[in-house]
Amino acid sequence: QSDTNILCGFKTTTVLKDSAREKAIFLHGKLDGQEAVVILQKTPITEDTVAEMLSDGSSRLTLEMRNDIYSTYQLQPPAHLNVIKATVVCPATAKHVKKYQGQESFLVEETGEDYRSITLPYIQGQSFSLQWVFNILEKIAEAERIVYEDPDPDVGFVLLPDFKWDQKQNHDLYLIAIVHQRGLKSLRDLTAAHLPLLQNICNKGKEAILQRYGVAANKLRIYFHYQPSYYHLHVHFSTLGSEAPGCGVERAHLLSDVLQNLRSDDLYYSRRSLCFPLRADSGLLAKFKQAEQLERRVSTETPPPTHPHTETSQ
Ligand code: M7G
Repeated sequence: QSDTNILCGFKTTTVLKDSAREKAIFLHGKLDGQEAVVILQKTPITEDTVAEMLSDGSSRLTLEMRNDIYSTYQLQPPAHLNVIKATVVCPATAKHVKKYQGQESFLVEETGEDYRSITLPYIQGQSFSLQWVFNILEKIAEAERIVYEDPDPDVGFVLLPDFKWDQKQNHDLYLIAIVHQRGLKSLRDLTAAHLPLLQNICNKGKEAILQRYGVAANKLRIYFHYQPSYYHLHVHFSTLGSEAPGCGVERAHLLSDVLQNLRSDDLYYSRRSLCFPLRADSGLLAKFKQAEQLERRVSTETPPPTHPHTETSQ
């Protein structure tokens, strides 16, 4: 089926999330018999389109109300200025459906040991496919969107627009740098040995964004997600003003902090406790709860250690 009419075969089964603030709706349904997630989002209004939008005869204006000095209208802009970004995931797994569902989340504190005994086995069996990442690294998909590439197998990476960004305006700029090295899953795998890689992404990523978009390094939020959705190491570059999902304190780790932490302690990210939010229906949250219950049971079954003084006295 051609891309021009792919969405006419979409039948909605549920609305996963509906956000007036984001001006977006997240839908789950069937696309030609396959499970699909479709996200529809109104794109931001950019300054360069305003003059045309307001010019005589270009848009249709309908008065809604007028009161004293106040009035509201419905403005119907011409079709080319009235664009909705549609993101399609098809075939979507049950995990994709969950990812886009509006849900309560809970904070988990993961020790280095928890990572090895709970998180790692879970993500090894349960994470999203990385096919889209490999397609980018191998130029099978999105090759024409690459903004910068350092092809070095150790410190190299590909920088390209995140698919959440429509690239129409720089104030919500959002790119990702994907490392060429395979097998680095997340922050937890980083040691001082990766400092040259991280420093390279930091320097060359900033430079490429300045060259291409004219956005200076001091306007950029450069960070990792922990937990990420996709366990192939990548760095997010977004503008300070943008409210990219997941850029909040509980999930974002600034690249500059990561560099400093690794310089002062080689094993910082394998030893330290890291906090992150998990959604109520997350399988990983269930594993943490199980482990917590087990620990509580073990600690109530084991008699408390006898105090050395009570043993030796009398
Ligand atoms: P993450 O922290 O692993 O997951 O970041 P998150 O989606 O929970 O934040 C992965 C980033 O890659 C996100 O910012 C996604 O928007 C972006 N992304 C995901 N996919 C499937 C694609 C894709 O196919 N192409 C591009 N360019 N970006 C993607």
